Amino acid sequence: MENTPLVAVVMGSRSDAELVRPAMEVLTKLGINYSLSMISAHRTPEKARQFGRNARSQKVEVIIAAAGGAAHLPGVLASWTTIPVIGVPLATSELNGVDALYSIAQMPAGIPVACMAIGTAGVKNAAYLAAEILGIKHDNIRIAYEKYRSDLQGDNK
Ligand code: RP5
Repeated sequence: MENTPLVAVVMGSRSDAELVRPAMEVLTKLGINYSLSMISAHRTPEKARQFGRNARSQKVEVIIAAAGGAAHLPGVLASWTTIPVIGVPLATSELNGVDALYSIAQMPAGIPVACMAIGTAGVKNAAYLAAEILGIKHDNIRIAYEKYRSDLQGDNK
């Protein structure tokens, strides 16, 4: 396992912590080191700016950003960096995550965010997609992820 966190997991609020946990469990299983931060695009915009601008110098290679409601966190981070940002819409509002899904998916041209599904599958897929991206460069991660995918086929026999 690399010592430097390759993935930065960012959540919009402390109240998101339990929903985000499955992503970190997947990253751990695949041997991917990560950091965890809490940043609100709306309540702590300066922190969001600094985080996005500094991510590359911190050796982060993928950002996973999870938020609910008017979920601007992934897009705001993407606006401050060219590191890939994977957005995860959380069902934390009265609109059950549809608001977050639209907020994350409907990015303007030029500032992409990879938008996952609402719910646990989306949270886990954020980590698996991060593994696919990192696997291009890191053989240990590619091998761990390929083993996971191979084991899935065994489960379906
Ligand atoms: C979003 O608003 C957060 O990501 C969270 O899902 C939701 C509610 O946040 P709190 O009001 O509980 O801090 O920004």
